[in-house]
Amino acid sequence: MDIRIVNKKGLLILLVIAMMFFLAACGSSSETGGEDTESEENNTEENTDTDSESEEGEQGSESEQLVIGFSQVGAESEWRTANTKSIQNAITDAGHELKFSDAQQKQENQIKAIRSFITQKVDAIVFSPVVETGFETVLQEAKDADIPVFLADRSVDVEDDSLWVTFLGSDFVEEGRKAGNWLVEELAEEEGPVNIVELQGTVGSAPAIDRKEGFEEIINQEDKFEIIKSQTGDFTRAKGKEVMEAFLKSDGENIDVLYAHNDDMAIGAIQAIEEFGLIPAEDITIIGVDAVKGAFEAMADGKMNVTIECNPLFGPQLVDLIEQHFEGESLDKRIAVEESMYTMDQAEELLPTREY
Ligand code: GZL
Repeated sequence: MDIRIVNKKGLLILLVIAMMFFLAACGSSSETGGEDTESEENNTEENTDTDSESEEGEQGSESEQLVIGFSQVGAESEWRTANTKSIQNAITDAGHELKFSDAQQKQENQIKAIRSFITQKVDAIVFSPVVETGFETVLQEAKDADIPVFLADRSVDVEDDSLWVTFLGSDFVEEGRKAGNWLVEELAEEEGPVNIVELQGTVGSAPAIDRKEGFEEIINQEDKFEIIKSQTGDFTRAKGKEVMEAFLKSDGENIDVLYAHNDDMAIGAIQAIEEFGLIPAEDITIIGVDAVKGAFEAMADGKMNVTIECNPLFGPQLVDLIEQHFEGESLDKRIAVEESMYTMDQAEELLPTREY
């Protein structure tokens, strides 16, 4: 056999074998690639599918699962801390995803947070506005993005009330009335004049505006009551102490009553009163709002007369309302939180039962 032919044939056979290996290798690599790709795609798809299944599955099982953005005022008081915890726990305990922002009592931070929630396409926004005005634009942006907003604790002053679904919070005007009525009854035998100094909450905030309104509605019915000084303590202990020091410096012996829009400012003021050399709850009657543990401790120590309850523990009620909304139920625009009032003589017994 001609070697050349053998060679040629041999070469041909080698070529054919090489081609077969090559094709086999290509086929398997494309499969691999394909497989990989496919599998990658599949994985991705699967993952996606899985994800989507799991998401669907999850979505199915978690179809109720919502991504909720929560823009909170700050951490300025015992009340706020308890309220934050109540809402955060209620959202996560219900299996929803929480995105949280603490605005440190700054409106611009709340506006930024709401815009960020919109960008992240959350399902719902929970919002406690630090002040009543200046949120119209960003709430319109949330509405345009079809994201429902639930007002928690404080309300907003906007023309279009379709910018929010419902407002769950205390009736601050009623809290002010309760404080005024307690004082009228407590000092019914006093001839007067009864000089009152007032520590207001954050300027422009719903609780500060409404607690002042409700208190004045009651005390203005009797000429003997007069608010001789009124200034914001921004709901904090430190600022409450600082402003009370100024009040004492200018009117010390002339002050009969302190009305503080929250217990934290009252507790700060108690320190100022003691440092000034007067006896809190005796020389100066002390009224607070919130009914936080610190107030019960001050009343049990005989240093505070009364606290009007403002209940922060409405997280579970709020999440129920959000879920009802997503189940298609229509909600009242205004839902008030139930609350009471507690005096010095009740403090010792009730202190161990207080949850915030
Ligand atoms: C009232 C809440 C107020 C509390 C303060 O619902 O907005 O803000 O009374 C808190 O303690 O700072």
